[in-house]
Amino acid sequence: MKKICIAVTGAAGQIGYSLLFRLASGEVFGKNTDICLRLLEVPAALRSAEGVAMELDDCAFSNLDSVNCYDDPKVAFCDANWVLMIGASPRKAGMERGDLILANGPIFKTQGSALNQAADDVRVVVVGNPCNTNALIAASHAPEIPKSQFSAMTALDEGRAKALLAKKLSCTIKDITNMSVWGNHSTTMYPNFELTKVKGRYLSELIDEPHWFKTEFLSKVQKRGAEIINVRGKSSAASAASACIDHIKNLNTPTPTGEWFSAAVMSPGDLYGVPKGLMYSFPLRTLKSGKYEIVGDLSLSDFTKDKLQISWQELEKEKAIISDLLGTIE
Ligand code: NAX
Repeated sequence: MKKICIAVTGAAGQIGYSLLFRLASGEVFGKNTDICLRLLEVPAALRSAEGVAMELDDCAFSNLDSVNCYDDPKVAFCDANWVLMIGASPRKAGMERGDLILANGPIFKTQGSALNQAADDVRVVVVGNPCNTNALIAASHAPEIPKSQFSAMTALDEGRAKALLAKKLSCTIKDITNMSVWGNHSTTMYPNFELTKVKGRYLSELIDEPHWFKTEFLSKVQKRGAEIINVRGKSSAASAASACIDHIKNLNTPTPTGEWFSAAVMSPGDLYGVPKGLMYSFPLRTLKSGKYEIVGDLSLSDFTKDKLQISWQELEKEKAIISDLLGTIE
């Protein structure tokens, strides 16, 4: 029996509460893998995390080897194979995006340094917002871990784009392939409808409404998080946890031929005009070797190229705001 250790930060939060039970169920890593869960919280929320651990015990999951709670990232991350960085402060009323970046950045500096205790093969997934820039901060403080082992989550944005298209076309999610979300997990993200197919046919062959894609579709996907808060009264949680499960499966399983998935990874600097040293969401595919590659040979329209640029320019601004928090990026 294989054993893997997964550390989850912000474990007592709403995403943690949806995510942990699915990780423990064996759904992600299979029935031949035992799971050790490490729940990291701030001291004030540690008791709540202990309550979640009690519920995990009570589920009697056959693959759950152990659950432990910590408030010290160095201990929680020690020898971890996956670190899911969800814990971060939410944006408060009146807070600008720049304020949120400065408020949460130090968390990822401290926890990034603690990642040096993790297993050599650790995969680090950042969900806590602003996730692209937080992932950059964390990676810059973990010089012993290859940058390719860091990613930030844009799978929820991809899911939102697919769900909207499925409704528009009265088709199923399974019919939709080759959706990709590019850039920052923010309102500048770009769900690239131009390369998306439904039952193997490009969307442009199926919907003769270029204006709808360029306006309503983009805006709805980009603002879906705010729409959920408006209707539900709280930010997306179960859907974010589900997207995190998809993100891990996507990185852990060879991608079907011809398909891709979206995640933010370190830009190599020589693809699609995106500068080096930004965590940028691209279409990726996981190879049989277990490594991923950025799909690098796509032909993009000028409209798409402009959208990509708007998003990387935003990421450059975020990087400038947190420059004092950065360690080594190269
Ligand atoms: P909650 O406020 O419910 O939970 C956050 C938890 O993190 C809390 O329990 C808090 O005590 C803990 N925490 C804060 N600082 C910590 C630290 N230094 N170490 C360990 N734990 C710490 O938020 P939740 O709804 O779970 O969302 C978590 C993060 O995900 C937020 O930053 C949110 O903006 C982000 N999201 C990212 C998404 C994405 O697609 N990338 C989508 C969903 C979500 O908005």
